[in-house]
Amino acid sequence: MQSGFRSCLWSHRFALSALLWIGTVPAGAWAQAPTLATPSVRAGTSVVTTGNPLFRDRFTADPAPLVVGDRLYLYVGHDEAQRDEMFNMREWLVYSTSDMKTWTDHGPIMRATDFKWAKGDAWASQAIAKNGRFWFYAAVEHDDTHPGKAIAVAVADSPTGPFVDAKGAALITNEMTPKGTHSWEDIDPTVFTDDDGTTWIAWGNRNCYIAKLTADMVGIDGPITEITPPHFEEGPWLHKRGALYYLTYASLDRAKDRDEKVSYATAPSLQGPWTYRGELTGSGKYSFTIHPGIVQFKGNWYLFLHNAALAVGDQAGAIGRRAVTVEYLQYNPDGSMKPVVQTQAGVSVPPPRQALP
Ligand code: FUB
Repeated sequence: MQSGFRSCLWSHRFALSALLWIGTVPAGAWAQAPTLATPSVRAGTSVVTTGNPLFRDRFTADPAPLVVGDRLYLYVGHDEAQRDEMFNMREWLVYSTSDMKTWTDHGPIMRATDFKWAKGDAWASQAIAKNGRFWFYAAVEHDDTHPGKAIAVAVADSPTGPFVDAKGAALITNEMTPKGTHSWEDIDPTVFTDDDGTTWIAWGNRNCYIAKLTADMVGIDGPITEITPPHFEEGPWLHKRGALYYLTYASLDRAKDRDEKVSYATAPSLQGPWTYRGELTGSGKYSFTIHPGIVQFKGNWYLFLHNAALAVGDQAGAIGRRAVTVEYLQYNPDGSMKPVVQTQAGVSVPPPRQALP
């Protein structure tokens, strides 16, 4: 694996807010507060979407799509921040659809504290199918034995769970990536199975790393390699189209931007070399974060994101009250992705016509 791009300096207000937050509230403190878990009576209900945001009765973030047969499953974090809380995320939810219009709400699939070694913080996740099972990788706050964010792995026999801790310990802890000096460096896992059957995990905040997973999916096989692309902030997503590999991510050009955008790099193999291809989107409305999740489903490619444009009752959107959106994703003949704008219509209208080659 080629060593990657330059890493970025940490100077944004998000960092400051995070440091202030972590400095005033013990990490994971909200995980011990009385639970506000979504009542399971919701599970199984269907909603017909009429554009963006997709789900309007609660706040959702960090979308991660997975296609299984003729259904698309969408894993999201449940944003429950109150007032000016930064993040309050205790559980992950999953929705599914067969037509990108009618979505079934399967309810919560797991809580961060179901990992007995974790304090809380159900941050970004991605699920992948392998060996007849469903493997769910997610960022959580580790307990004091390995302080900082860590990456967990859970497993289930169905894409809707129930998921259980597959390892009984973190897959990746903060000490395993000593370059980063902040405690939330090891977040936002993306998992991808290559053509030779090996599965890889990439993750990171400010620094982006990649490693091969062991065949049993619960270990790291070989070195952890840094592949940090320009302006990398967090939220990497690996996918492949034709012969080209894509590393799409939440980016922050601190010289000019206040909020994250989505940028991407491409490579002829997971081993690189990665070529920066520029920005794919602008920022999410009212949101510091944006989080890409990409999938091909029934002939179209989709880019899932989030913004903070939704209000639920008297709760306005905020850094910790986000809403998941989806847009069509289209490619140019050279493999570059066409710029994507977050719209209200989303995929409730037909995709833009592609010019013939
Ligand atoms: O949702 C918590 C964190 O915010 C995620 O892990 C990041 O990608 C950002 O969306």
